[in-house]
Amino acid sequence: MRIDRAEVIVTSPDRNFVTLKLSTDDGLTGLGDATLNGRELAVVAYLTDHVVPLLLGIDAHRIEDTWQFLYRSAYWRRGPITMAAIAAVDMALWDLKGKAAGLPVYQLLGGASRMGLLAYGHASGRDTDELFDSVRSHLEQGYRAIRIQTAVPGLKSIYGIASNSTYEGNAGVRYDHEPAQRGGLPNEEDWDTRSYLRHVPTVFEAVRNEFGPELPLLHDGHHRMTPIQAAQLGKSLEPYDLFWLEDVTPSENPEALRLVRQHTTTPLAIGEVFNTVWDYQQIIREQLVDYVRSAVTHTGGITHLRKVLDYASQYQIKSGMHGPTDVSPVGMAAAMHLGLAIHNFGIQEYMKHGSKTDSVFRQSFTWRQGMLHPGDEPGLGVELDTDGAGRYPYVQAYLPYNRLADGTVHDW
Ligand code: KDG
Ligand code: MG
Repeated sequence: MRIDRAEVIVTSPDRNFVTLKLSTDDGLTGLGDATLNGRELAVVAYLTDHVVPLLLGIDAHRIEDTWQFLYRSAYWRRGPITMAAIAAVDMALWDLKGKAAGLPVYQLLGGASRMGLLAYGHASGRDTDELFDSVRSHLEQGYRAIRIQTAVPGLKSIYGIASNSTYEGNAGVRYDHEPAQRGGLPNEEDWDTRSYLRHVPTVFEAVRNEFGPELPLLHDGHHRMTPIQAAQLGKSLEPYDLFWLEDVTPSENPEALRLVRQHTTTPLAIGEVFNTVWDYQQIIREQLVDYVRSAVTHTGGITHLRKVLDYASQYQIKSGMHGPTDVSPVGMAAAMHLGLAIHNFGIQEYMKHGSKTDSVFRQSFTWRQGMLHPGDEPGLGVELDTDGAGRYPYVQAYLPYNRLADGTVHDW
């Protein structure tokens, strides 16, 4: 099973996706996701110019060896671009191995450890009424765990809230499901931590009063607080029994979480911008979080993320793999296979893709009673309609950024 063709396919059905397609001399094809939101073309160049020439002729069965070769031979290690490119190769090789064996990838990873994957969706609203409607709509769609984000009085637009784009070509489009703005420069959002810290506990109190104590609730701080502010937030949310509080401080400094941990029992999650097991070393060893947020796509693929999760399992830390719309259907399928197989699965983030995306990527996963299952097709269970993909060319898109009231750039 030697690789005889490697294509990098960029398509933008509802948003941009970068997919690596590997073909073998015995007629199989495998897919890998290399989408890096807002910096997609950097990964395209890395793959096309530097990785594809290395793949032609290699034995597609040698997944670990190929991973080590791509990682170590580059000399310049880690980082989102390198690790997304390696992830795409790794996923495509697992897809090929599954097809060659006639087995879904989760079977190759040891088989199912559970019947399905508990998944959470994103409810949001500019005010309580809008938020409650959004929670109800998620419950109707079957979600059994829900992330809560709301607007903060005095701030025009912040992360995770339904909002309308003002850019030409995208005007009026809500982007609670999609922060990246197509066809324009980055949107400027505003931020004030004190207002946020005052407001968020009142929102969770209202949600608990309306929806009761059982529903697992999550919240994303999106890297905006100092350690002491994060500690205050964790403490003030304790009465509302969160499933997790995510990304409370900027991810570069693991030590910040020590202080947060000393002050609150609210469970913590981190890692959507991490790329390797080395980013997690201290955090896992010191048990500074409860959930690992990496996406398969941004953490070197199934091979590497499995190592992170196996390490985490020694410390009773569970998975909470990143699954926003910028993880493609291929990346989501990889997460589902991995999540089904590992013992320390926690929860899977799941935002539904748009209908154009679903028409370009044919998928075999199921969504029943709040649980995902990757299906039993050989490999990852996703096929790419290349003609369909060709109908949606790349559109430049940027993530927003934040400024404080005095104009200072803040973490977004
Ligand atoms: O590309 C950035 C998004 O994926 C990110 O902002 C989403 O924080 C996110 C989440 O938890 O889904
Ligand atoms: Mg997040």
